[in-house]
Amino acid sequence: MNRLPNVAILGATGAVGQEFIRLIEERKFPFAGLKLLASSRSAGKKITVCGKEYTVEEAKPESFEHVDIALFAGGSISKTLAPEAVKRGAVVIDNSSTFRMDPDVPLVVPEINPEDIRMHHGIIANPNCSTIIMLMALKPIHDISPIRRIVVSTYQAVSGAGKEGIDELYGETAAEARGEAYEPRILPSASLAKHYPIAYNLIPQIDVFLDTDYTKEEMKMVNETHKIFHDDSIGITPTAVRVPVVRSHAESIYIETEAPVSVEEAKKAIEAFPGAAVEDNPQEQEYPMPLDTSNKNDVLVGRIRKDLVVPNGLNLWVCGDQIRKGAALNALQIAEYMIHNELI
Ligand code: 3JM
Repeated sequence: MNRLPNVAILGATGAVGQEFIRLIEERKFPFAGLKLLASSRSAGKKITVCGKEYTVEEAKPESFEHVDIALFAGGSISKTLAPEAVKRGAVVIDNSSTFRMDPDVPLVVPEINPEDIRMHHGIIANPNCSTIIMLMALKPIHDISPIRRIVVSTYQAVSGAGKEGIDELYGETAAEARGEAYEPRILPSASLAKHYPIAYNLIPQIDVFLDTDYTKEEMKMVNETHKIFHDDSIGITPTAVRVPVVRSHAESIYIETEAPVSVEEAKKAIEAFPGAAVEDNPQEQEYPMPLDTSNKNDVLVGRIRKDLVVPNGLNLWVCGDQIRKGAALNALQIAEYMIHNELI
């Protein structure tokens, strides 16, 4: 394209949509026109982007006329509106799980498999936040010696459930301090029959359970890792847990590689990998924490150590802002890659 793209953000008033706007400003993302789209509930709201005021419009199929890049923040609306946007000539970068496992849809982390973007047919999927954060730490090690096994537990922030998740944590914490009752209604998932408090608690359920007794969130990590690494033979066993943290997911990851990888080799490779950094100095009590990575672009890796018995086993602790690299930043990087390589 020899002109600047017209961009639309679907879900512009939500947590991921707002992050898209912050990142467009911060990264000076080039655009000619910008449309902010949302449900009818948010239509009419005014939002300033790069010094110019925009009015949020209700998202409809016709909203995507003359749009080149449509950034979809997530949710079930993608299923109906993504094909409508593609029909009108837009490339959709979709943050929901709707299309991720479709063989015609590339699933991309730009630092890992950017070349997959080229096979798109109008929709490019952004992986789940926990998958992105895990693979940003593991790809540099996978490149030294292929990973054969992953055992991962996630510690996922409430903002992964949107603004309502944050409100619920704050509301419960304040109610507890006053000795008042608070009725949880968002976590583990608004659509479910039962809800549990997240303040002073942990909830070992994110998204719905499947027949296997793994949750959908856990299976996203398995299936998406296979697709992004182009290797279905990696054995992955995840446990996804919601924790009373506002922002940034953390993950405890155990891996087994084909050949032993030393801690020094792993650290060097992660440090050299764009978008990842090592923070690992036990003597100085230095390791990544969610407060350090919030509102930051890099995924931080620490507590890197050999397994005590398995020679090719390594343990890692990873933290990353799931709204940035886990969602809006990754999607925007896909758009930047396409512009830079004249794929749009
Ligand atoms: C993260 O459609 C919905 O209700 C949203 C569900 C959701 C997803 C998903 O499955 O698309 C909430 C939070 C994700 C995700 O990234 O997979």
